[in-house]
Amino acid sequence: MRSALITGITGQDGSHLAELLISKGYRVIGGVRDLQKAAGTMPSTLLNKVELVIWDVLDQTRMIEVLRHYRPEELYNFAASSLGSGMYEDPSGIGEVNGLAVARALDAIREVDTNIRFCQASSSEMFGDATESPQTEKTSFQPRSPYGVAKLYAHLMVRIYRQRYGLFACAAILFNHESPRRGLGFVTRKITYEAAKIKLGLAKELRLGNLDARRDWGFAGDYVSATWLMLQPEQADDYVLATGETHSVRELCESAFGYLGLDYRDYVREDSAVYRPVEAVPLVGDSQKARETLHWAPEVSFRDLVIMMVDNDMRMLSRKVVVN
Ligand code: GDR
Repeated sequence: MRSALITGITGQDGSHLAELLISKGYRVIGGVRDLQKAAGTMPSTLLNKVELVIWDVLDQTRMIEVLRHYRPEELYNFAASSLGSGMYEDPSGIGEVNGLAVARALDAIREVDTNIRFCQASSSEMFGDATESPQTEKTSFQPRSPYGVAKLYAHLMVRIYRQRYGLFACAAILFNHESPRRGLGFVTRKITYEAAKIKLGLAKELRLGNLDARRDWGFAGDYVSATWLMLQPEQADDYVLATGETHSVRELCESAFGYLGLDYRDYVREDSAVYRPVEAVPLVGDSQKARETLHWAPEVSFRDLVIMMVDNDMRMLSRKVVVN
């Protein structure tokens, strides 16, 4: 039986990947910081199928112990501090978790078993003030937040461990990827959740930042499939994972509210408190390399993604209304 360790298994990407690997017959081990908390946040259907183990990104001795005990063939690192609006908060904490911890994990692999294949969740935030659009694996990195800098440190360490120590270590440069499991702090879920609340009479308005901000939004399930594909070939490499399309926050509102038969202009207000400056060069990925080498392509369209999220929020909130 093949085995994989996923850090950040309680999060959106970790849980989608765990489901995928279980469907492929893997033994899945989830590295978590707090077993009880993890058990409380994971979908119950998944909880019975994975083994959870304490994996503290700040404790290298523990990482080595866990790798020695489980000897996974694949290690996916989705553990990260990630909150759009929090990209500037706690720079040293972000540096530890999103940056240094990755060097520790790579070093633990080097010490325990260099055959363990590693995939790091890198981020389009590393492009920051991008110099060109769309961005590819060759575009230069200009991060503009502590989050982007920490992710870039990790990204470059993956490359170093691949080149210097011959590890099978890859980085997926992930553009925004969403799903019904997205946290409410991110703009996609904030919109689908609040639109559903408004439809059900549970809220009256939605305050957002810049409606003209644009992102390359894909479906998280499609992106974790690509991370699995990345660990299967003979050669390790880095890949941009993106749809190649951008949409504005305004289009997102139009789509979500429109699907519910509402006009977003009647409910959405711009609020300078959550305003972030728009990038001069749009963040949009060119995933030609992944498409050609891994034969990967995103399957869920922007519209279908929005509908999937709105439907989920409507179902969830309707149950609450009935209970109350
Ligand atoms: P992002 O995601 O910062 O791109 O990071 P987020 O959903 O927070 O923002 C997307 C865009 O929407 C604009 N925006 C708002 N954002 C939020 N959160 N709340 C609002 O009210 C709002 N109004 C407008 C933002 O300014 C931005 O332009 C995500 C995270 O998953 C990171 O961890 C990951 O690395 C990157 O995507 C790729």
